[in-house]
Order: sequence, then C-alpha cells, then structure tokens
Amino acid sequence: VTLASLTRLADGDLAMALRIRQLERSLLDLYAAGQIAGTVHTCLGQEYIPVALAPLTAGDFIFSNHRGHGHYLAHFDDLEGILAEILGRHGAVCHGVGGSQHLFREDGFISTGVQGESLPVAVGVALHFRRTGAGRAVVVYLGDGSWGEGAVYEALNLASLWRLPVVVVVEHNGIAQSTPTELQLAGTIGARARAFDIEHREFRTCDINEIRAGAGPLIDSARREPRPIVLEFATTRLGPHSKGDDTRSVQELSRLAELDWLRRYAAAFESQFAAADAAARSQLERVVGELCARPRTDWRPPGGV
Ligand SMILES: Cc1ncc(C[n+]2csc(CCOP(=O)(O)OP(=O)(O)O)c2C)c(N)n1
Ligand SMILES: [Mg+2]
Repeated sequence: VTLASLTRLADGDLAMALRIRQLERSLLDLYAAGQIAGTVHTCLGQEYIPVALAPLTAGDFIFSNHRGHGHYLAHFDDLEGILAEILGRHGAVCHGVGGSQHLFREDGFISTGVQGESLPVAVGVALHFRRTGAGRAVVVYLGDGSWGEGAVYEALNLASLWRLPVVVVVEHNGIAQSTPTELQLAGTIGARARAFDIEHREFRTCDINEIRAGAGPLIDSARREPRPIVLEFATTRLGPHSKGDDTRSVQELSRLAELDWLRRYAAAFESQFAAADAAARSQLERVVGELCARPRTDWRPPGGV
C-alpha cells in the first residue's frame, strides 16, 4: 500500500466504506457477545476495494469468498439482509442457512468458504454468459493465499483459452490465516497471470477514485471483448484472520494501522469524515438493535430433509 494522499470521495462512497467498517466492528462485538453462531472473517482495512469496483460491475455476477461481507454490502447495499443472515434473524438474505460465508442471490452474488473453489465455477458461468451473449462478466474475489490452490490455474487456463469475461480481483493482504505470503508464494501473481496470457494490473493505492479510473476501462474490455483480466490490490488486513486469532506482533499491527485508509482519510477530510462516521455508527446501532429484536429464522427446505 502506498501512503500517497487520498482524494476527496463522493459522499455515497465514503458512506458505504464506513458502513462496511462499522458492520465488521459490530460483528466482532456481536460474536463476542454470543449473538453469532459459526464464524466471521472481517475485511477491516480492505473496505475500499469493493466500494471502488461496485459501480464498475453493476449487473455482473459476483463470486466472493470467506471474507465477503464488504463485497456483498458494496455490490448490493443490503445491510439488513446480510446482518440478519449472520444473526439468523427474519429478513436474512438466504433464510439464515448460509451465514457469514455462504451468501447467495440469484441476481448476481455467491460466496464460499472453500478456498479456490469459486474460480472454476465462475469460469463456467462466464462461459454461459459468453454463449448466451448476456453481455455480463463474472467478478471473482480471491485472497493471495488462494493462489496456492491448483484449481485456480486450471480455471485461468480455460478462461484465457476460451476468452471468457472473468475479472479476477486479488485482495493481496500479505497473509493467509497465519502464513505470511512470502513463505508460501513463489514468483508473483502478475507473472502467473501473464503465463496464461492474461493482462494483470496492480494497484497499490487506497484511493477509490484512482482505482476506478484505472480499473474501469479494463473491466469494460473484459466484458466487451470478452477476455479475462487480473486486478491485484496491495492491501492490509487490519483485524484478526477470524476472531481473536491474530498471530502478528504488536509492532506489525501498529505499522499496519498507520496504513489504514480510514485513519488517513479522516485526517485529510476532517469534517466530511466526522459527519459520515457518525452516520455510519448510528445506522449500525439502529439496525443491530432492530434485528436482535426480531425472531430467529426457522426455514426448512421445501419437502423437508
Ligand atoms: C480449501 C481450503 N483450505 C483451507 C481453508 C482454511 N482457510 C480459510 S481462509 C484461509 C486463508 C486464506 O487466505 P487468503 O486467500 O490470502 O485470504 P485472506 O484470508 O487473507 O483474505 C484458509 C487457509 C479453506 N477455507 N479452504
Ligand atoms: Mg491473504
């Protein structure tokens, strides 16, 4: 991540990025309070990536991973649906049976907790889009660690060979659970993409406006030609892998906190930030309160199991 200065965001973009930040903070609190069954992986520090990409990929099909709350919220702006899903309350986007890691919307979103599973499936969907002339792309969010899965390379091969509209978004936060990337990844993701004749672009900035300007034409060309592309983001995982399981040193965590886009944005655009931050906090407080008062989901598959 570079420390280059950030440009002023549209109010809507800032609101969304802060809504994601507050959702993730609320989830860690709710987990600690025993309100969540299963697990959560938060995207603290990475919020700006899906916020930047969402308007560039409207109408496309999003494949997300275990760290997908921000992806879902940025692409569908459905705070109640995801929070109800994770809390297992009425109004949940998948009846409360998917939880944090397995979200699904027929109109364009699916996530999985299985690393490396999504890209082959996404390539199949992209083949369908290409054959039917749907004019849609698939967008696949992957972590750096998931480049250790062999299925990723079979999928890249076919996506390139068959010229499929696949936008691979790599959130390279330098770590996979507890393994630093330099201990598990030989070479670079860029070189791996190029080995399949796939264009790769790396973004080291946290500036949403700059990311959009750079990624927009590439995503359009992936959809139009069509062809696969890889967009890699150098980013920071500020929180634990999941809950309370951060293996990094205090020094490393404070170094990363210095890079936090939010902290830097707050210093640069004080009054805009203060208003948006207060609004996001009160929105989360209100929605969490409302949802915790709702009955639990009791959905069963039609016909029973
Ligand atoms: C096939 C498979 N192996 C292992 C795991 C356990 N696991 C969950 S997340 C994770 C690390 C993923 O790292 P990365 O892809 O860099 O994403 P990040 O968590 O950093 O966002 C692992 C090993 C899993 N979910 N699926
Ligand atoms: Mg990672």
